[in-house]
Amino acid sequence: MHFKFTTAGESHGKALVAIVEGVPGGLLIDVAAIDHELWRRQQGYGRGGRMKIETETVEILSGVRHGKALGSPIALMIANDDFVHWQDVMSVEALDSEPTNPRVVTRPRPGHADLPGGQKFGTRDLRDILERASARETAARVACGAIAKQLLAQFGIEIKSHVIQLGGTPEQPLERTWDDIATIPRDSALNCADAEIEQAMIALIDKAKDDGDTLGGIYEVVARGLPVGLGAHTSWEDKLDGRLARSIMSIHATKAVEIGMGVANAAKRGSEVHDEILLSETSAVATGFFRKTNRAGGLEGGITNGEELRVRGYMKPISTLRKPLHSVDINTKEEDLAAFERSDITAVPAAGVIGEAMIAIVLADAMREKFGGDSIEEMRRNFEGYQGTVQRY
Ligand code: EPS
Repeated sequence: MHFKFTTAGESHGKALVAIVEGVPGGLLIDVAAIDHELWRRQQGYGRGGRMKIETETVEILSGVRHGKALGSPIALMIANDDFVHWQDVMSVEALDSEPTNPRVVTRPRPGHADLPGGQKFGTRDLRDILERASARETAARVACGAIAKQLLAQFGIEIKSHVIQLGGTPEQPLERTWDDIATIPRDSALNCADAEIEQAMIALIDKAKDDGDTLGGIYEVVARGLPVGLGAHTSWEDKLDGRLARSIMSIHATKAVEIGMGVANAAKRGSEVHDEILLSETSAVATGFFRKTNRAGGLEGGITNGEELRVRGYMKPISTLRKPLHSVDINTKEEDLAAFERSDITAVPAAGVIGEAMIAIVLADAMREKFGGDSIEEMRRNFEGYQGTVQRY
């Protein structure tokens, strides 16, 4: 049994849609909680005008009855409110005449999918590429991830994210506990656990805006309450670290991924890196085995070890610049400046929310793989039986 999803939809098309499979029958589906995650993805200082246009809400089309999953594929839809302004340009039907403003894109943006996508598909209008390459697609992922989160919550698993560096500030990415992250206000500007540093980040965004430029950063996703034993050391494709890394690297503009203190650990000695194993007699530690440090970020051998899972995504600056970089027109073959499409100055907090969704989906998949079950009750029985065995180990 696998938890999986697929999405469809163009940025200025009619809607984003997704199909989620592997949701156990009987799982309560909270639509308002999905909408809340969609709202979270839209937040963050430095987002562009599009977020003011969209009021993202999900419509569930199938797979749920009377508030509970049926175990069948769940189809969902998020309408693009901006579509009304793009009906001709994004028309599904062939048009009898050219739209008054066809919005053809011929000057590829360095760093975007525009040029390699155009070359690969042979299209002379790069809009054919950029509409799908847009990070708008991540709204559909966040809706799927919200369902994964609801499944994980049944087993006491929670996920949060925070911004630990933006535009190179602070120099050393922030290290914060779960409780620190939990205190970040819902409406915080950048989802950063240090208010002073957040102010410095805001100043950097203002400066980048004035300069017609963009900024990247680092987000960290933390999951807690995980059972020991998700993923496996047995085959490369079963190792959970590889699966998590792939999911994070698939997020638009994310160019590197780190698990635990993976980057810093590479420069240290083994004795400074590995988390020593201790045994507790207190009931506070479910399995008895625990660590005082968690530099491994919750995974050993591609298997969860019961500690907090910590995954960092490194986001490059958004490739649409108000002060564009040099490019070449694909038709005239003349040097020109890249096209400008309305965009964001930065979207690192949103990438964190998307990271949460992707991590939730991979963890939900690993949970379905290990505990199976057609219904949530059956899955819970299998989970509890296994937890009993692990505790007696
Ligand atoms: C986005 C919607 C897009 C962009 C952004 C993310 O909307 P529009 O193109 O209408 O402004 O704001 O996409 C990109 C940064 C990109 O490079 O494609 C969203 O919904 O997150």
